[in-house]
Amino acid sequence: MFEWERVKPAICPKVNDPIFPQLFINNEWHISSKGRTFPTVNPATGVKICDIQEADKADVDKAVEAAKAAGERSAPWRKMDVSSRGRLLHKLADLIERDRVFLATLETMDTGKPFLQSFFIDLDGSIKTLRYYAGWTDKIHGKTMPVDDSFMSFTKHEPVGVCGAIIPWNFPLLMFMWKMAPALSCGNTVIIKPAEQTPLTALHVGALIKEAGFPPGVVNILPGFGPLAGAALASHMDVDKVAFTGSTAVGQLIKETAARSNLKRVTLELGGKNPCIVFADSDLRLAVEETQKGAFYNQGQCCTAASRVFVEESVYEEFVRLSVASAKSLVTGDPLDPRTSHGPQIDRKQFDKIMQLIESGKKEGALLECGGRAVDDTGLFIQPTVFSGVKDHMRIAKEEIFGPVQCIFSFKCLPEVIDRANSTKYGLVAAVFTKDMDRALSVSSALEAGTVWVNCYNALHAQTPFGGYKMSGNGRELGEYALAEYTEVKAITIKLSNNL
Ligand code: TXE
Repeated sequence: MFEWERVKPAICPKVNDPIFPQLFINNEWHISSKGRTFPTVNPATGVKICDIQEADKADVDKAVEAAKAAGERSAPWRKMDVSSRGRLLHKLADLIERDRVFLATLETMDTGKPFLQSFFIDLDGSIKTLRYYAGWTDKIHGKTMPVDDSFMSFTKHEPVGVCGAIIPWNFPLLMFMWKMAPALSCGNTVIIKPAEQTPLTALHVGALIKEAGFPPGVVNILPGFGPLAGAALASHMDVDKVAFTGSTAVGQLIKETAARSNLKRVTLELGGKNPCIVFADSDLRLAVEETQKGAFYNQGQCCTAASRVFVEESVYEEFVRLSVASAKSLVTGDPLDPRTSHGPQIDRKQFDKIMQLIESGKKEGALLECGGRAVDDTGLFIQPTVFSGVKDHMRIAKEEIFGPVQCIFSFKCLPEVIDRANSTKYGLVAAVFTKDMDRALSVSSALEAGTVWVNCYNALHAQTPFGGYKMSGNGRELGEYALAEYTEVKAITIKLSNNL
């Protein structure tokens, strides 16, 4: 029996939704051109949930053709007025709200993240992102420029065209919405490739897209593997833009592929080695709570993970003591149980990478304060782990761990800690904890990161741009800034003959 059949009666007895295991192209379900499937597995149990059709290059070609046709000048999607486009996005948000329990359950089964986090964070963020961009459809306008001589110039913002989106497994539904919502708001068509580990919620949204009434081909969903389906999207001559969230290595590959094919636009949201700076004057309990949330949220599988916590010397010992107590209070267990706050890692590859980095931390002389081991011999659960005495040269201080490992460093003075915080190839997010707002603002300016949180962590909002400096990526998602990534600017200049 598939996993879903076992869980359904217990979790949502009134929901009879089927699971959609096929490719979604042109508002229809398709089997893959090669007839291949792959299993999607519950990382908490190791049990297969179901088999999914695997998209190949030929399926990518089919989806691109559909998306291109749906975006043509005379097609219903391009002719639809902007208010109706906004209403469709709101309608999709309504349907996701209707199916919220079901989608949160699917997300938890496919990723292993605790159910309450799926329900309150991933689903909430997805719905809010859709509604935020639904509100933009009739506000994406250009400017009129004063120009020399007898001319008038103005700009129009037009859709880029066919937008590919390659999604990771850590926030499958939320990352889908971060890319699809602004793309559709600007009038583009979209092809989504969910991560191979977590295709289920994206496919359910395919059914909702059809139910909401989006014209065929506007959104297409192709579950499959990166080197095949993902690479085919990145290299396709008729894909005009690719938005990617994932590893830095694959991000580099995508940019290279895009350049070699048709110079498609690329936005990248990649890794991070994010510094938090805790000053002695901060509310220490708040700092402990927020930095731990940052380190352990989603089992540490976040590009925003608070992976380097620098604590001022005079409060260092107290901070470590409180952090260890807090880490030990996390409840590991069945992610579908609402009492659980800590689930499994996504798969064996990630699990092994994390365990190796933990071993390297021990070998290189960091002090293992708690955790550091698998919860049992067979599963993918890793104990929340705290290292103190971490030094900047250690691997755990430099590499993205992407697991439940908090690394605590001590610092003596301000210039020193800024230099150390910035000495990384990444620049995604950073945080500062202090009651002195003057200092908070100067530190925020000095930090090389796309986001700086002051006395908080992981405070993400649909209205606020998100993206990285340096090798953490290119471009911005969310907020008004994301609209620029999904529009072409057309300048229209008119010669005025009547010079009154
Ligand atoms: O990432 P990949 P993986 C980091 C994190 C993690 C590491 C490896 O450090 O430990 O990356 O994870 C698709 N062309 N992040 O191996 O491979 C793939 O199918 C086109 C950070 O899972 O980058 C999936 O859909 N696409 C991160 C997506 O890329 C390709 C989230 C991400 O997978 C491809 C995830 C190719 N050649 C991992 N190869 C974040 N920034 O939040 C793979 N893909």
